[in-house]
Amino acid sequence: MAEYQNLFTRVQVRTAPDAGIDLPPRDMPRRGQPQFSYLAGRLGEAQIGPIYLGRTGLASILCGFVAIEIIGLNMWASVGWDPLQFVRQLPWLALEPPPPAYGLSLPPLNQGGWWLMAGFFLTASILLWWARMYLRARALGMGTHVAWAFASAIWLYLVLGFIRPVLMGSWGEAVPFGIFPHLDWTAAFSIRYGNLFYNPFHMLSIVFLYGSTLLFAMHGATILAVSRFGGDRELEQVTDRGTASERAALFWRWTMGFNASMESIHRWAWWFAVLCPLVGGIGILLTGTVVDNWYLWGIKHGLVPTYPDVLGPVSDPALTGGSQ
Ligand code: 07D
Ligand code: 07D
Repeated sequence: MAEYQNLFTRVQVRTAPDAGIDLPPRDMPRRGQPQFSYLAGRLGEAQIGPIYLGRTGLASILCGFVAIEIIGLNMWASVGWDPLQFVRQLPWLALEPPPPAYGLSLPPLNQGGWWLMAGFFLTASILLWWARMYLRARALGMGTHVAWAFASAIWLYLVLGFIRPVLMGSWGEAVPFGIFPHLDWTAAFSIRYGNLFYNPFHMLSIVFLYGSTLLFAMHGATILAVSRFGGDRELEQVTDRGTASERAALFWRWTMGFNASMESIHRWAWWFAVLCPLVGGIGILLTGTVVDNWYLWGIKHGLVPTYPDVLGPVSDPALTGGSQ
């Protein structure tokens, strides 16, 4: 007997490629001959292309290319143009922002000027990609929810690399480009401002980060679990509630007393995802501008735990001349 299993797509439909609806007259044409891919069909839709590039898409890719080029060439120069070392050391290489002494002025190219230029093109690229998402959604008569969710991530990115450095009066406050260097920056930032764990907006951001994965797992699992009753046709289940959504709702009402509806679960997911970088950006914006040390702030507001003094005073090993 065939077993019903749906963790990966098993049935793939092959038909005439679908070009989609007609575009408004001022839009550019779509590009590429549509093709079918078996592997793509296992993971999602089997049809690949045509793609809509458009003006904003093209401009975004060009700006992104310039940014990556500036970052990559600077990294390559930093290992004396040795291609092997470039590949070997890539995760550790960096393009750093200007030193604090330059404030918000224009620094020489090799003193952070390249960083400023790369940041400009990367930001232009990201903003143009946002415009592309917004415009494509409008062209399809859709809501613009995806664009606004992306805007929330862009908010955190702008706070980290632009808004907060401007408020602090120095580009040197911003994040460097580089895989491990940006992690070093993150750790150093937390230490410099007295441990980010005591920043309530960091806490909230973590709530929404963890909450997003939990909601995503619960929703994905629930829909797969009722797809044998047509549950994966979610919109039909919203407008004409069938046994799939009844069972899904009952499952959660039985197991935790409350259930989201077929429609509201997507609002839950959207808000959790959007709130993660949104509140995170608020937390970063307050750091150094309003609060200089989150640990001391935590002591002041009764957040930092106090421990009973059971072991007596501890002497600082740094002051005792080493371990004796
Ligand atoms: C899975 C969607 C696909 C996206 C991917 C990322 C680049 C960068 C550039 C070599 C979930 C593509 C990567 C385009 C290449 C150069 C110069 C999204 C998915 C696969 N981080 N971060 C990573 C960025 C910040 C932190 C990885 C970007 C803050 C920690 C990747 C930004 C802070 C850890 C990356 C940004 C921070 C990472 C995987 C921008 C605080 C990790 C990302 C523009 C929020 C993890 C080695 C991922 C890691 C990681 C990219 C900002 C902290 C390189 C583009 C400054 C603690 N970050 N990050 O999968 O493994 O995201 O690092 O703001 O542990 Mg980061
Ligand atoms: C970065 C938004 C920008 C991304 C954009 C996309 C491209 C193109 C291209 C694939 C992620 C750009 C796209 C360029 C890609 C292709 C082709 C979103 C970004 C626009 N923290 N921490 C957070 C935890 C500690 C620190 C948030 C946990 C320590 C700093 C998150 C722990 C120290 C910052 C979070 C922990 C520290 C954060 C990020 C645990 C380090 C931030 C949310 C368990 C020692 C950021 C308020 C997010 C923030 C942030 C989680 C620990 C430092 C919830 C779980 C104590 C400096 N931390 N953290 O969505 O908002 O990021 O803080 O220890 O800036 Mg943290």
